[in-house]
This record gives sequence, C-alpha cells and structure tokens, in this order.
Amino acid sequence: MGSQIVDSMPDALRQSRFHMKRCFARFTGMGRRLMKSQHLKEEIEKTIEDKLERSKILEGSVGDILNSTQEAAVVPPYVAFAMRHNPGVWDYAKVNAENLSVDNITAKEYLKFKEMIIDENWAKDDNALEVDFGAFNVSTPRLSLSSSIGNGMNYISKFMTTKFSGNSESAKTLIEYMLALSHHGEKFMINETLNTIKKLQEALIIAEVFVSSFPKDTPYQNFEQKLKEWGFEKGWGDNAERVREKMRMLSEILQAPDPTNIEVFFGQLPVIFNIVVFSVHGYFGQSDVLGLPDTGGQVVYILDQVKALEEELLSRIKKQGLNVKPQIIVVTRLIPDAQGTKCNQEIEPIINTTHSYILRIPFRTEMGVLRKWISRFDVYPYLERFSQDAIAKIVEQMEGKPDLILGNYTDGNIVASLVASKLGVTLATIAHALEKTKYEDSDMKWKEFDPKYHFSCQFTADLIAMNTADFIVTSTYQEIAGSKNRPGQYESHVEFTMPGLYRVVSGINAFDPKFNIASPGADQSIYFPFTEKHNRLTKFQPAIEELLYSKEDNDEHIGFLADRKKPIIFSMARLDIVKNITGLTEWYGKNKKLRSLVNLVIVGGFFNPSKSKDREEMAEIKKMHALIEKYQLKGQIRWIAAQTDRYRNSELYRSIADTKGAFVQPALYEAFGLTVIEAMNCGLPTFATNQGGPAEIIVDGVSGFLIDPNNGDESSNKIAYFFEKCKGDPEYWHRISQGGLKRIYECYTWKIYATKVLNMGSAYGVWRQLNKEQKQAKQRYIDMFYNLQFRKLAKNVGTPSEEKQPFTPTE
Ligand code: UDP
Ligand code: LCN
Repeated sequence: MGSQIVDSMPDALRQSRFHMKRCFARFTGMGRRLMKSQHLKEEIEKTIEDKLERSKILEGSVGDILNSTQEAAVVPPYVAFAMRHNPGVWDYAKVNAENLSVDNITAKEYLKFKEMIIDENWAKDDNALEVDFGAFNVSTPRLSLSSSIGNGMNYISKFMTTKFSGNSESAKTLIEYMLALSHHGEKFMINETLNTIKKLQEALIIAEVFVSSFPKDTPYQNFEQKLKEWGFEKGWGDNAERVREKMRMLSEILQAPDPTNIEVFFGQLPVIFNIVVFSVHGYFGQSDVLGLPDTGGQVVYILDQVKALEEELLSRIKKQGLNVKPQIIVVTRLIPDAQGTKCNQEIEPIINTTHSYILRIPFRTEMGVLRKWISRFDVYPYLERFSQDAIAKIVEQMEGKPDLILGNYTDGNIVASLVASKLGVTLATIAHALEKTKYEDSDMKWKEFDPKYHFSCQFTADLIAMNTADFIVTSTYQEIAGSKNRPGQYESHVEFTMPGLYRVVSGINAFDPKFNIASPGADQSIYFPFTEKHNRLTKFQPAIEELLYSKEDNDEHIGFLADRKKPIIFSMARLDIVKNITGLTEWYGKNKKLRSLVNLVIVGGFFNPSKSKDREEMAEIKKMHALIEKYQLKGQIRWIAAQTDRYRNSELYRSIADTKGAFVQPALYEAFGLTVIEAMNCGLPTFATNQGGPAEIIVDGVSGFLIDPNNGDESSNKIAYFFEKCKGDPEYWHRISQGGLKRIYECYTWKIYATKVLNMGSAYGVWRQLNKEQKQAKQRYIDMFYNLQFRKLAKNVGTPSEEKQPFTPTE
C-alpha cells in the first residue's frame, strides 16, 4: 500500500529528469519553507513552460505523487514530502534536489524537517520533548482498512469475542464485572452465589428452563423469588420472555462467544443510569443564549442529546424490569454577570425531561469567582479547580459516582478526563470541532497564534482527552479521517509538531477502535417541513414578516428587501471568521446574476462592534458593514441580529422555504453543521460548504448542494444556476427539497444516536475492564504530561486583571 508511491518516486523523477531537476531547484531556490500541494503545482507550472510537456508530466506518475502530497518541507538540498494515499494512511520521503535521490523517511524525520524551518536548534536537540501515546497501545487491536474507521463498536465486539473465547482470565473478568453491577446498594443480575463460570453456566441452564415454563408476558415478580434462590438478581428483564432471551444469550456467550450476542447482551445490561455531560464554555442555557459568542450548536446538541438519552435510558430501565430513576446532569460554567440569561443560576431543570438538569459551577481562583463571560480560548487557567468543584457537587447530587461521563469540546473534554480518571468512570469525549484544522499550520506556527488563541494549551488538552477517553463519539467520518483530499480533525493529531514545545510522534491513531460515528439530528418537533401547514407556528408569522420585510432599520435588523417577490437565500451562524458569513455577503455582492435573482438574508451577531466582547466577532461586524457599503447592498440584503428562539427560528427557515429560497452555509470549515440539518428538516434546499461535515450530510445535487468556500465565484454561480433552473422548472426546487428530507429521515435522527451511544457506554465499560493494566500504565503517562505540560501552559494563559473587579472575592 503506502510505500508503493515512495517506491515509484525515483523512476517518476528519472523519467522527467531534466524538468524535475529544474523544478526541485526552484523549490529549494527560495530557501527553507513549507509548501502546500497547490503551491508545488503552481511552481511546476511556472518552471515547465511548454504546456504539452507539462501536462504530460502532471498526468503521469509525477502527477500521482503530487496528488497525494499534502505538503512539503523544503530544507535545501532536501524537499521532504508528506503524502496521504488514503484517509489515515501517510508516507514520508525526502528528495535531494541536487541529484533527485529519494529516501523513505519516518514521520519523526519528516517533522524534524518542518521544525528546521522554524527553529533549527530545537529540531537538532536530541532531547527535545517527544510525545508518543502509541507506546502504550502495544496490545490494543487496530483496524486496518480506511473504510472501517469510525466503526469501533463493531470491532470491539469482535475483539471481545476473541478475548472471551477459550480465555478463562477474561471470562473471570466478565463474572467480576457482572458481580459489581449495582445501583445505590441494590445488586443486579447475579450475586456471590454465582461467582464462577461453572456455577453461572449451570444455574443459567436450570433458570432458562424454569422461566420458559411461564407465558411470555409473565411479570418478573412472579418468578423472582426462585431466581434469587439460585443466585440471580433483578435486571434480566421485566417479563419471562426478555429474561429467557437474555439468559440464553449469556449461555451462548459463555459456551462460544460471537460478536452479535456480545454487542446486544452488553448493550442491555443495567450499567448506565447516571450520566454527566460536560460543556463548560459559553452561555449554556435553554433560552436567550443561541448566537451569543461561543454559544451555538454545542448547546443545541447537548440539550437534544440529553432528551434523547433520557428517553432511551427510561425505555431500557423498563425493559430491564428495574425501578431506578436515571439522572443526567449537564455541568457547565456559572456566569455571575449573565447578560440577562439564566447562566447565573446554579440549577435549572431541562425542559421536556424529568430527570435531567443543568448544574452550573463558577470559575474560581484564589481571587474569587470570575464574574464575566470569557472566550473559549481563555478558559484554561480555571479548569483544574472547576473539575475539583465539579467532582464534589456531582457526587453530592448523584449520591455517588456517575456511570458514564461525556465531555464536549476541548475544555469539557479535559475536565471530563480529569473527573473520569479521578472517579474511575467510563469516559467518552466529543469534539464538535477541534480547532487545530481550522487554522492553517496552527501547530507549526503555534507561537504566532498563542497570544490570541493559546493553541499550545488547547492541543495539549485535546491530546490528553482523546487518550484518556474510552471511546470517542464523532458526528461524521470526516471528523476522524477526513475525505479523499482533506485530512480529518483527529487524523491531524496523529503526527504533528509544535517546534519549541514538543513533537508528537503518535498523538492518536485514526484506526483506533475507540472511534465511533453517531450523528446528531435536529429536534423534529421544532424543525419540520414547511408543507406541514397544520403544524406551522403561525403565531410567529407577523413577527417574521416584520423581521424580513419592514423598511426601517432598528436594533434587530438593518438593510431592507426592495423586491419582495424574489426568493431569499438565507444564512444563520455565529459571526466567527470560520463561519464565513462575510464571505457569502461578498460573493453575493460581486455576483450580478445572483443579485438579480434572489435577496440575501443573514442572521448573526450584533450591528455595533462595541457591543461585542469577542475579538473575532468585532472584526466580522465591521467587515459586514464595510461590505454592505462597498457593494451597495441596501435594498437587497437584510441583516438580522443573532436570534435566540429556536421555535421562531424554525418558522423562519420555513418562511424562507415559502419564498422558494435556499439556505446557504458557506463556512471555511464546519465540523458537523446543525443549521444544515435544521434547514433540510424544514424542507429548505441547502447549499453547504464542502469542507467538513456537510460534505457527508449532503449528496451533491440530490439532497442539496455542496459549495467550495474557497472559490466564491464558482459557489455563487452554482447558487445562481440553481435559481435560474428553478425559474424554468419549478419542480426542480421541490425535488431538492424532498431529497433533503429523505436524507434526514434515513440517517440523522436522535433516536439512532441515543441507542448507539448507550450501547457504546456499556461495551467500552467492559472493554476497559478487560484492558485494565494497559489503561493504568497509559494513565500514568497522561498524568505526567498533564502535570508537566498542561498546567504550565494553562498558567501562562493568565487571568483578567485590568478590568475593574473581574472577580467576586470568596472567603
Ligand atoms: N443559532 C441560533 N441563532 C443564531 C445563530 C445560530 O439559534 O443567531 C443556532 C442554529 O440554529 C443552530 C446552532 O445555533 O442550532 C448553531 O449550530 P451549528 O452546528 O450550525 O454551528 P456552531 O455554532 O455549533 O459552530
Ligand atoms: C459545533 C460546531 O462547530 C458544529 O459544526 C456542530 O454542528 C455543533 O457543534 C454540534 O455538534
């Protein structure tokens, strides 16, 4: 596989030796630098002037090499190539520009080339810090096919099957695991009477025959006593049929394990009742928060997720025949200066749930409680203390430890890691977006970025969390291993370097079976098709009419739509640079055709930069105003300030669909993109970025369209073409709208999500027991990395001091 391309390099270069020598001389002629593949191609074009000759070379094996090259580090006389053949599969080679000799090199050697560009002394330091989490994974099985990535659960069941087959040690672990199942002192499944495999097997045979003699729907209570005498406790099922099935399944597993039985059996065990979810930064609340800086999809995701998990937990508990009340706590930051939101309340029940609530814990230092919102990039100095406070509160609220901990985003994940390893609880991490891939060369250039973004701290936290996690939940495949041309978010943590800080030779492995895809959905009681007339939230219509079409500027909207007969293209996002709302505004401004066909409506941010406390948001606000001016957009654009009411927003999507418009999500990169599925759920044809999650959600031309955020002209023409086509064939609009809905119903619902995640919680809980020693050894390494690196970096981030009274002193 991999090295084939390296093997082919000498020949490829030899065949076009004359031209290649000139190209490589050009690459190295400008001294040390990092070149991206586009960059290499451009320089080749400039060097080989003869068009025919050039295309012959670019279409041949040299072209193949360039196509798989992600970047090249030029350190004369060498050019070191990083090549990616398939998602997750990399190769490195160095070419001597003087004689075109080619050598295969290791990742480490390649990283050193990159370091030479930035910091030669450090690159040459034999004792520079090298991080190798892979060193602890010796016995962890790996997947090998790119197509298996993200399917970890499936493989874990297979690996467990192998472990249990003919291995009495592992089978013993299973007994121990089952003996430990309990909740608030009440034992489940089996008790000490059945403390060996032999005893359990024999008892199962007798019990199964006994339970089979009852009609299927006989309640558990009717035969409970007898089972208890044999050593069985509650949890097998609420009726005879379920109990019998589960007993049969376990007998089969003990006799000859198979992956299907294993997955189902562990998924049904009464293991998970109490869940803690961490989402630390931003304004985490249920109303008036969306669209505030750093407050977007993660909040929506978690609230919907909790609702879905609670429903699934309740249904499982009932089927297990138990009378346990589950609890789900979302732990977030308490913000005393809550800006009119409820983020200063310690406890808030979650709407539409019975057993779930938000628990808010303030950021504290020795100065007291931090009063104000701060950017997600600046939260690191508070997290350790926050974790300690969280442990105390959680244990008090739950009267014990949770059974599963879920972290979200870097800060939530590092806190979750600290809490889970302290309490010894199964941990899943979720990264709606890892920042590393969002900013080009953010690792190499970390020193440049650090004053503003503190990436050294963030990437360190991410590494710690992904290595502590028992399993990692992702929304899409691309989040792990990217696409044909673009490395995934996790994949970019496999091997990288931050010159002067540390070199990562194995940060995570994209083929690790801990990776699982479970895509979120959108709440379908809110986001439903515009065609469902009887459900439409008509009470919002007058407000939406005003919002879209009134002529006067006010605090909520500026600009106006002169021709209201035109369809609307609509976008809604936080005003982050990466969301590229200003990009879309510019594409629209430039594209006369598009402007003649449709109006533009944007929801996001504020209008007055001084109202914002977020660096990026301020800059984007100013840019929006400048673009409206530059392209004279008044009369064709409506810019609406951030909206916080999900119900009203859903009606807004539907009202845009009424105009036969479209949703446009132009982000430079989008991890998943909840607005995309919200729009699609409402039947609104959607154009979304091809960079990230949406590329998987939308099948281009069938369930919506993909656009290239880096090619504005092409993208705006694609949108214009759609509307022109719809003019001639109104049915086309409906076909795309329907295509979007079909896609959603098949793949993106919360029910599918909750089932998967709870099954993972159980299965990986067993897996961590089976690999206890290895896990412990790795944890020691992680602890050291945390202590020696993260703490120092977090401290360097600093806490606010210049503002008046940023802290409320505590005793
Ligand atoms: N949203 C909102 N008002 C706004 C901007 C966004 O209600 O002014 C909501 C949007 O409907 C979606 C979420 O915030 O539910 C944004 O999620 P997405 O995944 O699109 O992006 P994120 O902000 O998480 O990066
Ligand atoms: C954060 C993001 O940036 C989005 O891409 C996701 O859709 C959202 O979280 C929910 O997962």
